[in-house]
Amino acid sequence: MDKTQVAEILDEMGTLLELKGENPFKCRAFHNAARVMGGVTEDLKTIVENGEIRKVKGIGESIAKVISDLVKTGKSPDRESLKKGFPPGIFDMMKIQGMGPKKVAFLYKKMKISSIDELEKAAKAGKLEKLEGFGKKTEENILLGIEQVRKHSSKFHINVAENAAQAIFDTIKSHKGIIRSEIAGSLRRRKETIGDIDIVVSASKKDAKEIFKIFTTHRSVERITGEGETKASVVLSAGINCDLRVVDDREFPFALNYFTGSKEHNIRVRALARENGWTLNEYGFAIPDTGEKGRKSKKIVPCKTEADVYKSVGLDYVEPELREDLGEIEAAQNGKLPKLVTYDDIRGTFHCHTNYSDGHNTLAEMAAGAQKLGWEYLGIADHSKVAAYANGLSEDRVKKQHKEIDVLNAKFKNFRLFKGSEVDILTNGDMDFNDKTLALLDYVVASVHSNFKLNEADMTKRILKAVKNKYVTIIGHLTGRLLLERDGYPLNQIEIINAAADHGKIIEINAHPMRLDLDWRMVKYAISKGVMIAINPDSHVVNGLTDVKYGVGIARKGWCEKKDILNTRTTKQVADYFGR
Ligand code: DGT
Ligand code: CA
Ligand code: CA
Ligand code: ZN
Repeated sequence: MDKTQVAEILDEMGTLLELKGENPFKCRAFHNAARVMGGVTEDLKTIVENGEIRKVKGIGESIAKVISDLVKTGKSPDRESLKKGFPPGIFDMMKIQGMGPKKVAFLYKKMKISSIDELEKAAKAGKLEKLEGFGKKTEENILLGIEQVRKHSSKFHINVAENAAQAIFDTIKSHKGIIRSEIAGSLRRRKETIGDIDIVVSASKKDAKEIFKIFTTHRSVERITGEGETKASVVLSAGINCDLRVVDDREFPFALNYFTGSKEHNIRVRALARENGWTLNEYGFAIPDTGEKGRKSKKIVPCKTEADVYKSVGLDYVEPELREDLGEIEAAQNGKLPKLVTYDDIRGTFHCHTNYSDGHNTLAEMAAGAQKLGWEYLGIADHSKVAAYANGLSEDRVKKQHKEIDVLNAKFKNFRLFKGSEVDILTNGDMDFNDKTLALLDYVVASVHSNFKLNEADMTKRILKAVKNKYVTIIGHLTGRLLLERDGYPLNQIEIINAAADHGKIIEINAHPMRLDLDWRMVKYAISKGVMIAINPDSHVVNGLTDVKYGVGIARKGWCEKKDILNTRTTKQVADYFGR
């Protein structure tokens, strides 16, 4: 079990303890430990094996035991017994906005409510508003929250899906009978959220049975939901479904293409095949043979790769991220597909937090993490003073941070920390720092973190004012959405993107898997207007820096080339860009 999974479980245990009504100190210790995991830079397994887990700051005796159990066996008896005390529906209830452990525990004890359905019934019957600390408004919000959860409940964040997929995929892939293998579906297309995982492999018939067995008995499988000749389906412990298809190697390019989707893209490709008089399905092209009378034989069009499949219907190879039937077919017919930016093009990133505000790691640790990824620079953008909840920096602390950055920069060879700040856009559109402080910074990420309830006109006006502020460099997480949790605030995105183009402002793709904001559909519009895009992990721990890869996926879905992305520029080019 890796750091991310351990962190998730520690967080869950902290919440279970809260539900149980344990003392807040103990609960917080678990939540803190979860965050500490994100900041651990060495291999967790090695730390546990060397008996050094207690030496990690913030890890006490009992949590150390949980961590070593998890790392060694994948299970923790403490967690199991803690979970036993609650019906599973309790956790679903906590997904509802505004329903924290306290409220959930209260309703469970007082009203025996232990699922979303029961909660909905009680709210509709007006039973909650009479309870202490609830009221009519809370009841309405709970019903709205239930609607949101239902709307999103069948999807997963991309990092959850990817981690779950990778573990089982790596195991299958290493089987000697596998000829070719790929993760397909929405995960290959790098969609912002994922329904289920689709794996396609090719192998000879005689190996298929054993490959299915390895799949269905993998340690991450919770339940088997289907087993057939060519397909098996399971539910993984992360709660997500996973389908495996084993095909003949001749069929592999067709199966991979079909199961990568999207459905809309497939339909277009199939229509092109039909124009040639062929049929196309997940097993291959077929040409109905009309040559000999009465006999209905079929001829196969051989294809070795997906590129061959596209070529056969007159298309250039279409990268998976583009397969959404949003213009890629026409572009592929006319040699007009973009040459997409890749992760290897990235030289650094711009929106990271340190322990100056609500991040977990120091400036030096974040810099070391970036260097380890092979980057040339890292932009630090801690919160501004109004963000008290996140320990936002006062003007004096900004200056203090700059001194520390200067000392570090003097020591680095071929690496530089940029001095940025994530400055709140106040309700009236003003920035949270005065001009004197803003002028000290290399760049400013301007973001909305408060008063989400403005109407569309007011919210648009608020952000437009920030776009026009001469000190603002980058607009952060434009819509404020939290994927699968809350929609963005009402906003005229087109108007803001147009203004960003007019004023030469950068818009960020916030690469945190909860956000992926700007949405890729809007990214495509933004670059068509000539807006520069920055891919920012919004990372609060060293490990979060690698979230940039999800942002690259979104940039690719938005048709971005290397030139559209600030992160592909050299240190000098970035410094010049900021200095304009
Ligand atoms: P998801 O799982 O909801 O995030 O999205 P996908 O795209 O992975 O969808 P999924 O898992 O239902 O199916 C995988 C691919 O299989 C899908 O992208 C396209 C293909 N596919 C599934 N059903 C159909 C269909 O009825 N017609 C066509 N042409 N393709 C289909
Ligand atoms: Ca899928
Ligand atoms: Ca599927
Ligand atoms: Zn932010």
